[in-house]
Formats: sequence, structure tokens, C-alpha cells
Amino acid sequence: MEKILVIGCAGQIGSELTLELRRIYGNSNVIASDIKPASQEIMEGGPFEILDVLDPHRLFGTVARNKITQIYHLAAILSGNAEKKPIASWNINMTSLLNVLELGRELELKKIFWPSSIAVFGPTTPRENTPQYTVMEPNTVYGISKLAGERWLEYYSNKFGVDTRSIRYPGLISNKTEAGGGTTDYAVEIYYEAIKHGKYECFLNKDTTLPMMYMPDAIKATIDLMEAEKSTLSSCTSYNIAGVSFNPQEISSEIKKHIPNFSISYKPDFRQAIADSWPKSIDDSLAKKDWNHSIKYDLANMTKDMVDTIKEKFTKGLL
Ligand code: NAD
Ligand code: AKB
Repeated sequence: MEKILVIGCAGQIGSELTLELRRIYGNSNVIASDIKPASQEIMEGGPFEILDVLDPHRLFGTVARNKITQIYHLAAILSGNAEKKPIASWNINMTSLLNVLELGRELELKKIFWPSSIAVFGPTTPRENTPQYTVMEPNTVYGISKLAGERWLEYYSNKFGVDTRSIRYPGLISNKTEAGGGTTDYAVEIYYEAIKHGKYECFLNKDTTLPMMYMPDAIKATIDLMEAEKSTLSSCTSYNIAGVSFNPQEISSEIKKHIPNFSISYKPDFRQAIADSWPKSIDDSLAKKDWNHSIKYDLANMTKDMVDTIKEKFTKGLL
């Protein structure tokens, strides 16, 4: 019987991953936690705790008391926000991971999931079809913390036998929870602004192509990786996964098919430099080979689903 702890359940990924894990493993077997309250659905649908992952004693207590076997550690400060508070963000991103890995070692947890990001790559990385193994010289606080995190996963796996699993998520697009302060957030905001106001001012240039993925594909990939046989996995650091690559002009044209009067303008800010240092597209052949990674959504069917879902919320007065 698995007992799962989700850390950061109130965030963009946690708010959907927690519900899917509860569907699979049973509500009472998935303990949701965050430093702040989560959605009503999460807090009332199963166990929920306010937990600061930076407090190793509270974390130990929660894990031991609930006889946790797996942790999904999602708490982090994302790329845009991390540039505003570099040292505090480094501390949160790294201390939290080390607290979780230490617990994994001490309590011999079965598996730990921790997400990495396309931010591990930098301006010297090949930007088209970025390989799994390549030059990695990130120049953002967030990217440096993700690269260091990947190294720590490998260290705990090799040295202490902790089963660490990770994905380098591209920018994730979803319609349940706001995006958490990243560089790819424009691709979420644009849908809300299109439906609410019919226009959007984009903080990236029109031709900034980045790798992205719709949340249902990311949730499926995460659970597929966690459920894969250990013997099939050749990476204990982090897998590249590819979704769909597009730029602001392309997503805007797709939105116009549903909202013909939609207009976009461009006012790049500090996040442009971050985006310019990231890949445009990702080679995920290792994830396909090791655990059969696949996706369902491209730009067209993702946009249709985003527009329909957000329009419905808007019509019901939920936005
Ligand atoms: P998010 O910012 O939406 O959510 C993070 C959650 O962690 C928040 O609910 C926050 O309250 C919580 N948190 C912060 N500090 C905490 C602490 N000290 N203790 C407990 N909880 C704390 O982020 P997200 O988009 O859901 O991302 C989750 C993970 O996935 C992060 O590691 C992020 O780097 C990674 N990732 C996300 C994306 C993306 O596009 N969303 C892409 C690549 C990687
Ligand atoms: C961000 O933009 O910071 C995240 C990511 C790609 O890691 N969405």
C-alpha cells in the first residue's frame, strides 16, 4: 500500500497532480501539504496539512506519522520570481530538496519525485532539439538550482540507493491554478486575458519560441515515470520531455480562431533574457525509450480545451 505526500499541493502542478494521485491511490492515501491553503477540493477531499518543507522536524513528523512511502516534492521558486530574490530562492529550492532527500535516506522511502526544468539549459546549449545529455551552463538562479538539484538526485541515488525520479518539465499550461511566477507564464495568462478582456500585453517578443506542454500530458508523464519499473530507467537525474513548441505570435493566431477579435501587443521585460537562454525544442527520445513517454495535446487541441474551459468558468462568474 502506497502512502504519498505531496509537498506544494496548492501550486500550478500540485493542484492537479494531487487530485489525480488521489483518484489512483485513494483519497486517504495521498496527504496534500503546502505552506498555504489549497483549493477546497484538495483540502476537503482528503488529508491536508500546512507544512513548511524548510522545517526538517515538521517534515519528519508528517512523514513518520503518516507512514509515507513516496514524496512528490513540488515546492520551489520559479524562474521569474527567483531573479527578484536570488539568495532566498536558492535557499528555498536547495534546502527543501536536501531536507526531502535526507528524509528519503533516513526513512528508506520507496521513491521521491522532484521536478527539474528546461531551465537547466543555458545560452551555450544547442537550442534546437536539445539533447538529454549536452552542455548545461544555466545563467539564472532558478536554472542553477535545478541543475544542482539534478546532481543531488544522482548523488543520493548512487551513494545511498534512494530511488529518485525527475522530469525536466517544459513550460506548463493549465486552467485550474494560476502559474507560479515563471518565464513561460505568458502562455497561461494569454488565455485568461483573451477571454476576460479580448487582448493581452505579452512580456516576451513575438518570435520567442519555447518548449511547452499541456498539464494533462505533464501529469500523465509524471505518474508514468513514477510507476515505471526501476530496471527500465537509465537516468536517476532527470528526463527531457517534449510537448509542443510555439511562440507568442503562433499561440495568438490559434486563439484568434476561437476569439476573432483578440489582439496581442508586446512589451518584453527581464524575462526575455531568461527565455532567450532556454531551448526552443527538446529531444525526448530517452523518455520515449525508457518509459514510453507520449503526449496527446498539440497547440490546436490544447487551445480549444483552454478556451472552452476558461470561457465556461467566466460565464459561471467563477473568474
Ligand atoms: P507553483 O509556484 O505554482 O507552486 C509551488 C507551491 O509550493 C506553491 O503552492 C507554494 O505555496 C508551495 N511552497 C513554496 N514554498 C514552500 C515551502 N517552504 N513549504 C511548502 N510549500 C511551499 O509551482 P508549480 O508551477 O506548481 O511548480 C512545481 C514544481 O515544478 C517546481 O519545482 C517547479 O520548478 C517545477 N516546474 C514547473 C514548471 C511549470 O511550468 N509550472 C516547469 C518546470 C518545472
Ligand atoms: C518557469 O518559467 O520558470 C517554469 C519552468 C519552465 O521551469 N515554467
